[in-house]
Amino acid sequence: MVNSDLFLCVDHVGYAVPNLDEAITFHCDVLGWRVLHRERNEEQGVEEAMLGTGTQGAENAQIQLLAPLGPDTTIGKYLAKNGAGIQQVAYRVADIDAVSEALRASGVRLLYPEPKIGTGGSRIQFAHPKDTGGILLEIVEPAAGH
Ligand code: V0V
Repeated sequence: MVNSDLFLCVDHVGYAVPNLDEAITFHCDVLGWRVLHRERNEEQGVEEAMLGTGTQGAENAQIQLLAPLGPDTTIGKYLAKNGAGIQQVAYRVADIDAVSEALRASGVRLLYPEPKIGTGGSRIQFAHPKDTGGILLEIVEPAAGH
């Protein structure tokens, strides 16, 4: 079992979207949210934006909009198969190496041998949906000061 102190909060929920600007417009112009961060992650094949409410605090889960850089990317294939919608849920952790080790020891398959770089310089890892009850579960350790 993972030491429960290592899980901090729900960091974000990720939506697969075909068009990032249209998805941003809905959240900002209709819901009144704001873009907290935007970047392109070539390795993950996404253009992404992190959104928060007007009163967003550090422990409020953010919404991550994930648009594919092409049809052969993870999000491109997800959209072709499932259409737009929730693609992942991310839990923020204090120590991604310790959590990864504990998950592996519990028999949970992680997708990468080592964490990859995610939004804002964070370190990210994913647990396979077949080992989590059907959810693509990301664990994320934010970069210091982000
Ligand atoms: C696939 N499955 C899912 C799923 N994707 N179940 C729940 N949620 C998802 N997102 C199920 C699918 O229904 C199948 O079940 C089975 O897994 C195999 O699916 P597949 O369509 O053949 O897909 P695969 O195996 O080619 O790819 C699935 C995995 C892929 C999870 C391996 O999506 C992956 O590598 N994800 C991790 C990277 C990622 O998501 N990057 C984009 C976000 P049945 O039909 O066999 O029962 S980047 C990001 O989050 C960043 C940068 C950040 O947070 O900072």
